[in-house]
Amino acid sequence: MRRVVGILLLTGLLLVAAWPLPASAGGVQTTPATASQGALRADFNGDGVADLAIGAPGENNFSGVVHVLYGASPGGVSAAGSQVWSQNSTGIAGTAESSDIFGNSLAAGDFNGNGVADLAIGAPGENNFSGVVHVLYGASPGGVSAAGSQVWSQNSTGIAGTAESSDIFGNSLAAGKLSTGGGGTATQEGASPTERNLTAPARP
Ligand SMILES: [Ca+2]
Ligand SMILES: [Ca+2]
Ligand SMILES: [Ca+2]
Repeated sequence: MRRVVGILLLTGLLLVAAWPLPASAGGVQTTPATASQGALRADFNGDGVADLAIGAPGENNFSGVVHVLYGASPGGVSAAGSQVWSQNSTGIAGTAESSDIFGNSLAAGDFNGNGVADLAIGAPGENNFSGVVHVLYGASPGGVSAAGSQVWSQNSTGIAGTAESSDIFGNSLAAGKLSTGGGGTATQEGASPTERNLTAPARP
């Protein structure tokens, strides 16, 4: 189990902040600068300042948690109003169990187009490494909440495939402008499961 978890941690441990990075920050500019770009930042409370989501997928015997810390201008990220989320949080689907590795992957994007960033959280170890992805929505004011949160897997209606052991769905996530609405090409692709030849551990 440790080997599997180690691989997942190496490949999936992510910090999400101010994504996509502006060219001036040395990041790779993958989307053109547009008026909507601000909505794609990880500004979960819509105050115009980027916030920070931090995965701790090894918490509680690898059940995992995700912390959300909020930025401020001036001052930067602080603990004020910080949150911690898990599958045991009220309004979040599932139950925190060993090896869920909730928070192994993170992505931010404005998934409902209301101008406030939302947070996708991978739990690729769920159900003997079949995997699920949670989507939590941001709000202005207030930040990330469980209101309207979703959970997706290969067993979700309309999603191709069947959730099976070692699918590790949600091991990686990406978010971005998936449709231009004007016939242009998508700039980034969405989440996809990663199929690997891994032996999933037996759940304790
Ligand atoms: Ca903010
Ligand atoms: Ca679980
Ligand atoms: Ca949103």
